[in-house]
Amino acid sequence: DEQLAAAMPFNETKPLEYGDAAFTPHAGETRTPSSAFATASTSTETVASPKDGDGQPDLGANPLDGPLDRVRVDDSGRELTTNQGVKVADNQDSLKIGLRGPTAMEDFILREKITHFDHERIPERVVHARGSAAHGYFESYADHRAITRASLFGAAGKRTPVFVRFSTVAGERGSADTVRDVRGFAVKFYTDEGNWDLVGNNMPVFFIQDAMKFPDLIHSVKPEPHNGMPQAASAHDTFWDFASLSPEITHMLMWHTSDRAIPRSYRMMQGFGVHTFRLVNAQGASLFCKFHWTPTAGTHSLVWDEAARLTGADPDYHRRDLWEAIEAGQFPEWELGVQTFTAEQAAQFPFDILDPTKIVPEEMAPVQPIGRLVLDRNPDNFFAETEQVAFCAAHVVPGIDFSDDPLLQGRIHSYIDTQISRLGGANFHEIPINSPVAQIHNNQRDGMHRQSINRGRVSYEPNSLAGGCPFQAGAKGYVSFPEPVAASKVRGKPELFADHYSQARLFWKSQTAVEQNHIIAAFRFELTRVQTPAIRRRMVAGLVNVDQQLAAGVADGLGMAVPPALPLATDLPMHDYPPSPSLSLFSRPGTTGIKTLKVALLVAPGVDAEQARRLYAALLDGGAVPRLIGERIGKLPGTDLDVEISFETGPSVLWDGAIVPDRDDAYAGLAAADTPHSDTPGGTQLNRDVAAQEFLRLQYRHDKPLLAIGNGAQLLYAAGIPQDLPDGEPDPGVIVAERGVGESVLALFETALARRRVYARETDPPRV
Ligand code: HDE
Repeated sequence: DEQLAAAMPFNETKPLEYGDAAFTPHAGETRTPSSAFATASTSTETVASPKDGDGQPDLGANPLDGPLDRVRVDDSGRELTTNQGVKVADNQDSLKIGLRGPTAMEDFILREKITHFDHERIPERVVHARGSAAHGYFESYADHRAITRASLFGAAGKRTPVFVRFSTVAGERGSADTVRDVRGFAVKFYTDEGNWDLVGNNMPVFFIQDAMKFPDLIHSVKPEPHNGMPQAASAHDTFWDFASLSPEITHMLMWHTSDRAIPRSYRMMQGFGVHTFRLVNAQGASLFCKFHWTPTAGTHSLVWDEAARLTGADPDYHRRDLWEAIEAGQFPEWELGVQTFTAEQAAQFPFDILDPTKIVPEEMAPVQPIGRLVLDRNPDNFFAETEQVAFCAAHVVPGIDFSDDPLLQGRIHSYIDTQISRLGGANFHEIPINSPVAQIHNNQRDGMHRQSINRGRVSYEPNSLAGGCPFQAGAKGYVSFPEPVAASKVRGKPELFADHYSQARLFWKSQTAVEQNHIIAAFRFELTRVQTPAIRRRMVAGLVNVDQQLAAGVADGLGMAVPPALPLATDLPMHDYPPSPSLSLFSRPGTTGIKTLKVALLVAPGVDAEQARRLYAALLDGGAVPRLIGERIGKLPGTDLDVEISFETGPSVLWDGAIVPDRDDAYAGLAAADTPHSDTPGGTQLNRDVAAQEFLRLQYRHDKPLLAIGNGAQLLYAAGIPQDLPDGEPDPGVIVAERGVGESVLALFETALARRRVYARETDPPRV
């Protein structure tokens, strides 16, 4: 067991974060241990903050550790105090007049404690309330100064610290992770020229084309206002009412009903900047650009039945997954790519690049990799960091500029504005997680909860009394791209925005048959929940414009005839795009194989313990996360194995694959385990355990690989798992191995696990 424990993945930077070790300097710092905390008066001198110096971190060093260390608090070995630093003698009892008497008004200790508690909550984010975040770094692959002067891209190997928050959109702060929804993918780069927030999503298009519609969209998808239902779900009348009346939403709905909306992990989804942005170089030359994050773990999703069950089995499924991967030292990684194009190229595209419901197909502008993002440290405190982090689409640095996308333009306003009510004032940039590594010098003053103690009598510019400081940076500062604009002030949209269906069709055509089936099933689910038949009809009428087969599939699922197509909003012909294979989730299997995937070893009295142990060690060795799961935790009678998780607490949906090891014939009491469903002698006592059978059936139904060795196969038979696919071919993910073949079969299982799912198994309704 010690050997196994030693082989367990472990984040080696962890010891630096807690206890005494937290007082030792992080890489790149020179402060003496404990000085920053023990003697406040010396802290500014002795903490080598990257806010001083050249701001260039050593490769691998995270300069954010410095500024955040100032405010990290570690209570190890300390006495309890009030917020005024007064030591507290008794934290159990309030101050009373006599043991059975009234509480004294003067009990300032009780009053301070309760008052603070009363105000512990802040408003949740109006959208994206549910989220999880981590620290890490961005590393530029090369000197990209030819295309942008943004300093983070200025040299090969240059690292910039980041804080990244993933989120769902519609659900409240405590809602489940695995609901059908868009995922936020917000990256705060603490660059040496100021903070840049790339506040993106895991889908490259959006529901609407103009900021004016955002409150309507969100009001329609949020719980209905009269009864506050449903939580974190688009499957209700108001959302589909809005959708069916807003044909611009159609392309996004294709993504929303695809498996992109139920990712297996935050680590296994793409991210997109969505809007067209501008890159500007030092000479002032500009290219338009789209940002893409591509995970090294590949793009992988849940299946809907699994996602729905996960909301009960583990509402923190994605949060836990991210946290555990980082704790285990399996750092999630993405590559940043850009599609760049000139204004002249953009003018030739069959869509408008300012329309956020359109992608630039990769065939029209390839995605060029420019750097990588690694998340290697979990936050110390959820509230202080993940909850208080304030992303803002307006936070850009020199070299990154906006386009006139009317959705983006509205976002430039919204994010700062919302923080003022969420974080309680205009000084939220001073909250440590938000404050830049670059220094702040300006004449903004005062406001609620001001932290900086600005010195001197001057808080205006121009001034002579402070020698003109702080002074304008001129060309070194942020210079907006001088795009010439001459036009009339109007409310309206360019004509090309009205092509609502060409790219929805492109998406549909680019999906595999499996993905298309899932889209149809998702529309069926969502619209079956809708109570108003007219909304269903209108929605399907819109889908007719995307594809006949899609509309027919959805109509069939709803027990209705295909209605006539919704009229088009423009006389422009639809553009006929060739399919774009990169739009399929299957086009990115990833390079991390079985690493971090969870494998359940089903054990019971009578299991071949030695075999279970060897399988466990081999999986661990390959970077997977094996666990022994059985009816009850604790020692397995007749073995020295400890069952780690029970079927009750670790249900099937939590595992990427399952193994039933062989039995140990020498174990007394096996006869009772023989299955009534088979003529051959049975496996372990698991055969009679309905929970174990249910476990395997769900693994099967969710397309996950199964390995059964020797008599372990009896459990498979008892559960009624077919070994052939619906088309009669053998199922590559149901591996039944003869007794005695040894663990060589594990390689077969690992291959199937690395491929994740056997979608070819699926039938609707399911066979098992
Ligand atoms: Fe947001 N959005 N959004 N959004 N958004 C917010 O800001 C808003 C849009 C996105 O992890 C809010 O701090 C408007 C597109 C993410 O903290 C708010 C419009 C994209 C996050 C806001 C949009 C996003 C937010 C709520 C249309 C993808 C979570 C709390 C004009 C490119 C960031 C907050 C985090 C959060 C407004 C559209 C992504 C209210 C008005 C398009 C990832 O300011």
